[in-house]
Order: sequence, then C-alpha cells, then structure tokens
Amino acid sequence: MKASFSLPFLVASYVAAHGYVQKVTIDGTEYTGPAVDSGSTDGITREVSTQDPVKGATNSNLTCGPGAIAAIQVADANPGSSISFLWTGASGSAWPHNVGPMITYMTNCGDQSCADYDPTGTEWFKIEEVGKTDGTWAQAALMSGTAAEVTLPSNLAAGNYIIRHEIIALHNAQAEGGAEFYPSCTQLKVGGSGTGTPSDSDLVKLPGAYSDTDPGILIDVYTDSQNDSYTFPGPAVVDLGGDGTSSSSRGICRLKKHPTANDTATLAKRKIVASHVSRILRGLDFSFHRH
Ligand SMILES: *[C@@H]1O[C@H](CO)[C@@H](O)[C@H](O)[C@H]1NC(C)=O
Ligand SMILES: *[C@@H]1O[C@H](CO)[C@@H](O)[C@H](O)[C@H]1NC(C)=O
Ligand SMILES: *[C@@H]1O[C@H](CO)[C@@H](O)[C@H](O)[C@H]1NC(C)=O
Ligand SMILES: [Cu+2]
Repeated sequence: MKASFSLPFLVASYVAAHGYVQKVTIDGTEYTGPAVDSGSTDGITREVSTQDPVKGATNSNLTCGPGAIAAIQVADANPGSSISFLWTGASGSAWPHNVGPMITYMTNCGDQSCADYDPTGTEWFKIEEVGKTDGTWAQAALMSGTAAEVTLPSNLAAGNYIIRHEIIALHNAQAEGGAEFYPSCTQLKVGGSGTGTPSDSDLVKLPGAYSDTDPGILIDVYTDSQNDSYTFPGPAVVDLGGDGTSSSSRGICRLKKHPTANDTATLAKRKIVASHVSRILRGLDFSFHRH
C-alpha cells in the first residue's frame, strides 16, 4: 500500500490545509466568523491573519493565534454553558488533522469588556483537555464536521472572559518544533451566580506554559497508537468547585462520532509519516504537509 502512490506527485499537488474556528455555538446560538484575514472585527471570535499554525512554544502568536485582532462583540454565557467550536479550513473545507489534543483555557478580562482587552501576558487557567480513547484522538471527529464541545465550569464566577480553544496537531511532532499550535480566542460575558475563581497555582501564561520539549509536544504519535496515555502540556485542569464533574470528562462523552478510528489505526500501523495520508487514501483531497 505504501508504494502505491508517488511521493513527488503528492508534494507537487500540495495545498495548504490548516484551519481556524469558523463558528462558535453557545447554548444553541450560533456566531459565525470573522473569516481568516478578512480584516473584519465583526463577531465574538478574534480574527486570525492566516489559517497556518503557530510554530514554536514561545511564539507570541500562541496567545490567540496568528496576528489575532480583537472582535467587537461579546457573547453571553453562563456557568455550565455548552460551547462548541467548529474548526474548518479557511475555504470551508474540512479540518485536515486527526492526531493531537484539544485544550481549553480561560482568562478574566477584569471589569472591561473582552472586546477591549489586550491579552498579551495575561494569565490563563485550563478548563478542559481531551486526548484519545481506544487509539483515536477526539480531534479526529473534526474531520467529518463535528464541532468540538466544551462545557463551562459549573461554578465559574460571573465576569468577562476570553475562552481560548486550542488544537495541537502532532502529525509532525516527532521533530522538535514540529508541533502545530492552533489557538483561538472567543470573547464572553459570563453571568450567573457561580463562586469559583482559579487560584494562583492554576494560572499560566501563553506563551509561557509550554516548552518545545514537553512530552506532549515533542512526541512520535505513530508509535504505540493504541496506548491512550498522553501527557498534556500546561497546567492541570482547574477545579472551581460545584458539582464535582470535570468538564474534561463531559467533553469526551459529547464527542459521539469517531469516523476516522480505522484511519488512525491503519496509519499508525503502517508507520507512514505523511500527515494527510488517511485523507488521501479516502480520496478526499491531496493535502500534504512538508516541514
Ligand atoms: C505572528 O503572526 C503574524 C501573522 O501571521 C506574523 O506576521 C508574525 O510574524 C508572527 N509572529 C511570530 C513571532 O511568528
Ligand atoms: C503507555 O505508555 C506509557 C508511557 O510510555 C507507559 O508507561 C504505559 O505502560 C503504557 N501502557 C500500556 C498499556 O502499554
Ligand atoms: C474498522 O475496520 C474493520 C476491519 O476492516 C471493520 O470490521 C470495522 O467495522 C471498522 N470499524 C469502523 C468503526 O469503521
Ligand atoms: Cu495543518
């Protein structure tokens, strides 16, 4: 199988295929855009200037994505709100990657609206992280158009928050600097009567919390694919009190579809390093990564 297609042909047909958050849905209300490099600030999610990943754990673009600019709106949410992030390519094509974690952080914008907040150097707390189950990364479900679902902590104190949903794509992470970071920042105003605030030890900076040699960032995901153990980068998921159910476990349960389970296993078994081989084999496109 691995000799049945020609590598030079694939390289020649390279199409940049990365992505961004096209739509956020909060308790059923949809917020679309702004599109990549549109110059638009209309929306609740900060526009990024490219669908390309952030490379390097200390890159300043790790905060909110490449060249991120503030959006003019904020969305209402509440403790326990269900927030989904629909990731696609910049052109609307399917999300192209299926290995690596998805991690969600929040930061408090203080008394001001997050539309006016500069998050440079701000401190974040982690509310959720999803890895893999039975050898399949939760991220893989995005390839078929499933949105990543996150539940706000049930006891989150009211306030202005940026929620930062991040995909770390690990298809090239076996070499230092190969991990692809896709951060995204969405502006919220959280209501309700929660009392939970993070403690100092929960708070980290982004960039700051990650290193290019962290075990979850410098990693060969093509070995031992059925082993679900994975060391997430960054701090532990915060415990803000409340009902005692971690948003992390709920996040996993909500991802119902695992359509690429076999692709991932097959790909790992064959030790093929090309990142988009599973899609190529299914004839969906000829996206291919060179790094
Ligand atoms: C951050 O992203 C912008 C927009 O893509 C880019 O021009 C800039 O070089 C990036 N900064 C770093 C440190 O990579
Ligand atoms: C999974 O990998 C971890 C870390 O390499 C190792 O400690 C553990 O024993 C492995 N588990 C299984 C079931 O192979
Ligand atoms: C995975 O592949 C096996 C063997 O080809 C097949 O029996 C099974 O139904 C597949 N599972 C899924 C989820 O497609
Ligand atoms: Cu990509």
